[in-house]
Amino acid sequence: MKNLIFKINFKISLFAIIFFSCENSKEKIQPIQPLPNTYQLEWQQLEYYAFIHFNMNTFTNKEWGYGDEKPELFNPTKLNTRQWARVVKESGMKGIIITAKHHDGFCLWPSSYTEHSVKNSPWKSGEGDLIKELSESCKEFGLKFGIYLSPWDRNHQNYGEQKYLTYFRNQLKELLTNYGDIFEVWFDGANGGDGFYGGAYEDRRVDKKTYYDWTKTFKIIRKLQPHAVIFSDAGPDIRWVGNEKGYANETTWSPIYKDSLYAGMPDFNRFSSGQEEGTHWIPTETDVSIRPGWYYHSEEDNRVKSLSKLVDIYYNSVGLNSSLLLNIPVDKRGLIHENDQLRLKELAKFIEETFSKNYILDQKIMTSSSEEGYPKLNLIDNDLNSYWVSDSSDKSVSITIKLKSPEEVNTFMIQEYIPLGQRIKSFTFELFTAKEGWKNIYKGTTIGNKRLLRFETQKIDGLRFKVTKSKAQVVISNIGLFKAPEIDE
Ligand code: FUL
Repeated sequence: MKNLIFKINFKISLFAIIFFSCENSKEKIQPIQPLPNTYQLEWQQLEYYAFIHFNMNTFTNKEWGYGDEKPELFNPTKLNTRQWARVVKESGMKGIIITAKHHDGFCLWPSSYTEHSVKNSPWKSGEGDLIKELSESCKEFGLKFGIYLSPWDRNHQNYGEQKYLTYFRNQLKELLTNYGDIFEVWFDGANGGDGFYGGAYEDRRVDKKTYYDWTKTFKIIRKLQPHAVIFSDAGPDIRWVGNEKGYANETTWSPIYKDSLYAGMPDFNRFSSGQEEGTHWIPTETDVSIRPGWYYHSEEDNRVKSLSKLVDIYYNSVGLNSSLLLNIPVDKRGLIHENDQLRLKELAKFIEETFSKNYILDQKIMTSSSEEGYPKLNLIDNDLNSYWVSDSSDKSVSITIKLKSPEEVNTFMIQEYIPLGQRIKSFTFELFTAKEGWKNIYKGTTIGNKRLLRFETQKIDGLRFKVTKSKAQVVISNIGLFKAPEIDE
């Protein structure tokens, strides 16, 4: 009997706990579809990470190898992946994606499926495995590790046939099984054309829509690395921004009509802004090289992008609802060149100095309304998981800040709480000075994960962010006001 009473009591209290915790965590705010999944959200918070193009082309001084290069040519003399990881870490980047195999087919790991790899190179007398070394260095320095595996293979004899797809998937399995956690798998849209193809020396075109049967390949990734995000022109998790210059679109919707896309499509740019009514959540990634080429060419040693160019790229990628995948071409020695190191350091310092002091933190904030339970203080708690919500009846949503004393600033940051969907369609941004009153300085469209607005350095007394159109109640996780240092070049 005692036992029965205990059991009943236990069940009642369990029910009460579940009931009340569900009540508490019940989300009042209606999500706006489509929504990001957990892995897309984690990825979005990385913001800035490195691409490393280092492979056969480094030694042939090319951008695209033909596929007939001899493995003997691959011979870095001072290769040190710990140096790469250290430089990347000190640059404030969160991970590295490496070209495990580029279009010429040479593999940086001793794949069991081909002879065209490091195992037949003089590097470490054929005993080396660069993917292993780099994955370990990333781990040591607390960086995420990702792989680029070119779907186009100008070396492989069966490219264009079904047999090649088996080869490609086998290689992918090796990479996803033997090197720990992979955070991103990167598939290039460039494929098909002339090449060596096992000695055939011919032109091979494939139907980019059907040949690769991507669904089958994606299943392998989901199984072996369920946390990894998959990048290609068409997603499924992350999509190409549409150019290699480092600039996302002013209007960037993470939602997109997925079914209208395929990797390598010729008129991809038509879709690079995403679509307001898009059916799937596939945010953009902005890939660009720190030098003119993706690969190292000594003649480009003095053509490393300037600090102001890189800063512009940062604002136009991370600050336009995208992420920045900045490529570093590792040199022939197998090291990140001194010139690139210097520039990366300068950029890291710039970012650190800009965002270390948020001038909004102890200021008076006024919002046009607030939904109960989502107070305006959530805007400045620097917590991505808390957010302010405008009242559902509020049709002219605004956030106004009056500064206690004038501050010299030049950057405004605002973030939508994207787990509830991307909502803002357009906005205006105004500055207030006691002398000149309110001045509208910017009219924009989307916000998404993060929007950075740059304006001329000036002393201001206040600012106002107004939403002119939104899909639904406005949901903002953070705002910030900063002063970026002057760039002296
Ligand atoms: C392109 C490739 O063809 C380039 O060589 C480079 O790898 C770049 C990131 O993607 O499509």
